[in-house]
Amino acid sequence: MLAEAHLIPMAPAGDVLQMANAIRVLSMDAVEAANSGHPGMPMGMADAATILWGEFLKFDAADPHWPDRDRFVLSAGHGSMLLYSLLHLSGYAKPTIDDIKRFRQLGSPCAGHPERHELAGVETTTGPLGQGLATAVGMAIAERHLNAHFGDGLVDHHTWVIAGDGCLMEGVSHEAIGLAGHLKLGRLNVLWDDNGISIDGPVALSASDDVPARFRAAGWHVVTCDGHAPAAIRTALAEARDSELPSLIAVKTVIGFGAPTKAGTAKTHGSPLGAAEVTGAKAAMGWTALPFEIPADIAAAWKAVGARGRAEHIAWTTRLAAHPEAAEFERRMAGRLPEDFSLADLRTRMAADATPVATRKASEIALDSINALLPETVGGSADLTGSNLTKGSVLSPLSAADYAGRYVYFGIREFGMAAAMNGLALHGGIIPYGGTFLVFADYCRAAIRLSALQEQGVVYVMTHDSIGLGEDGPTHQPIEHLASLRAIPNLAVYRPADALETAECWELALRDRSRPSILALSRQNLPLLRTDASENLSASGGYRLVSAAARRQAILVATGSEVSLAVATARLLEADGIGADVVSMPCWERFAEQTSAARAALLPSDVLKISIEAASTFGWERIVGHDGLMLGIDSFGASAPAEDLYRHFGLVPDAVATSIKTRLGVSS
Ligand SMILES: Cc1ncc(C[n+]2csc(CCOP(=O)(O)OP(=O)(O)O)c2C)c(N)n1
Ligand SMILES: [Mg+2]
Repeated sequence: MLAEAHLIPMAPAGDVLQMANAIRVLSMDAVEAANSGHPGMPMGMADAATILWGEFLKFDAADPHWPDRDRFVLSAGHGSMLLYSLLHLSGYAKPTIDDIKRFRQLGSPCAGHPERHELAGVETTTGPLGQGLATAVGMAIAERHLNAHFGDGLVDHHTWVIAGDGCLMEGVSHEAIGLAGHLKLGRLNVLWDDNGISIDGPVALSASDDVPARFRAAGWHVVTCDGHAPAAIRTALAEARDSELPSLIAVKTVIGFGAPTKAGTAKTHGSPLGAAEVTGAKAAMGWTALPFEIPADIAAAWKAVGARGRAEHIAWTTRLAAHPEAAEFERRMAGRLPEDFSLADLRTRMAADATPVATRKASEIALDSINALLPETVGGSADLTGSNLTKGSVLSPLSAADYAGRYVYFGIREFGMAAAMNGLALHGGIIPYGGTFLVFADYCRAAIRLSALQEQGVVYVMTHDSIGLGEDGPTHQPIEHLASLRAIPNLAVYRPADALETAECWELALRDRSRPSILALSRQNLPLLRTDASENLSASGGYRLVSAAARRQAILVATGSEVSLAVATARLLEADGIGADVVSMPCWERFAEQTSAARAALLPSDVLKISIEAASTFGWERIVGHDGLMLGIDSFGASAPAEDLYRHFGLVPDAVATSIKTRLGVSS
């Protein structure tokens, strides 16, 4: 039963060179038609890709979602025509030849760079260099982890990556290969398009790294081959596949291979070759078909490639049907929570304990419930486990010695962690969460953006969410982070006010399987503000926590640690006869999704609204209006005990009450 992928018939039905030329021709034609795009990389890597897909990759073009397929990641996303050609030629339902003719045009699934939601078979959206590779590390972790649970019969595949010079120059590649080497992800194989060219010209203009030595130093197996010699490519890929270490295959190629005058130069990187060059290239190949036409014998050979894995797929389906955990496997891979999933008990417990607790600690308590209820969670932290409190008591480490573990020590690799979490989620079968300090969300930002763009329910646990962290000072105190994260589309940013809201926000984040969530959590203890846990009030994004007793003249809107400050301020105002509501607003995005009537009922236009958040006030005018009062911190923080900082920045009840009374024209 083991390693049946190796038994797939290997002999290519067609002529490798002509099959590769089909990729070259489609890529040239599509880029000419669009008058935009990147022909060089697909032309250079066509031979290696043909052998990879034709002889190694385990897949069935008829079912792009087959859970045990090999994952193929085009990290060098600018070479998107390589992937579109492979998908089309091998018989995926999409892209059609008409889609390819409309490469880069509005409405075509053949977007400029490969987008996961456009085409089945695009495993991850790529384009930001380096991230495809780092995402693939997460996919490879997912494969080993699920294999450890469900066994070789259900989970036994490889992850293949094509990365360019750019991917390997990007810093995130260092984090990714370090983690992969450490975890001995032998199922991960990276083909490096070693063409010595990037946009500005020769790579030698800017880099002289010994790339193979760098990978070896990170614990990888390295093999090299001539990227235009089929036998050498075949040998190299077989060696990589069989290695117990992750493998780099340095594929020495000529960018734009086949272009008569421009091959080997940066001119082929990102512009149409031009009619004369295309004609010359086709003539040299002996290619006489019209643009976008593939001769029948070559098309047939490619279709056979797409069907190569069918028998293995059918055998797998039979094994799944007989597997004792078939239903559980299917549930997890579909990303469905268990039908009876609920955190109602946890919420009730949280509401029953009035001991002040930091929301990061409440999150840890929540995680013990969550991790016991959901076997699909895989947690981790970028070396801040004891601060983020992400581990809890249920999970054991996921390591090279035990892939069944559910806690990843990601090391000080925030970006690599975030990208790997995307890979864990994209692979399927896993709900990833990972922690760092909120201030270092910036280090993860490019991957958070791709979580959101790819609609992946990754959960980011970001603690130490304000000046409330105290003495570590302004380098560690987030100021603009909440505002800048709220600016990312399809990302829910939660800042719970107490233990109960923390449980509520966790529940919402877990139910939201098609958008990522950020949980911004406090270092410092916070009082419990609500005792009725019957309804998840955070679900509406904002709700009235306290209603004015005296005639309402102010509505205080706060998040996280400042909600208790707002409650204390409201008490002072009421003592002076000024009625004040307090609104807790743990999630702007959810609030924005409420009806305008619901929003207006909470925040009517004829009452002064005051925002209180120990962070940049940027954007709060959306909530409190331009005539509202925004209390926050529009400078960097400072190094001092938290209480001193809150007073220094005027975020204490008496100072806030004074500001409000001044605005209302009431003398203190
Ligand atoms: C993070 C990031 N920075 C910059 C770019 C713009 N860009 C796209 S391709 C490229 C050069 C990549 O060189 P290489 O990987 O060697 O690709 P080749 O020219 O060999 O196709 C650059 C700078 C990008 N896509 N992503
Ligand atoms: Mg290059």
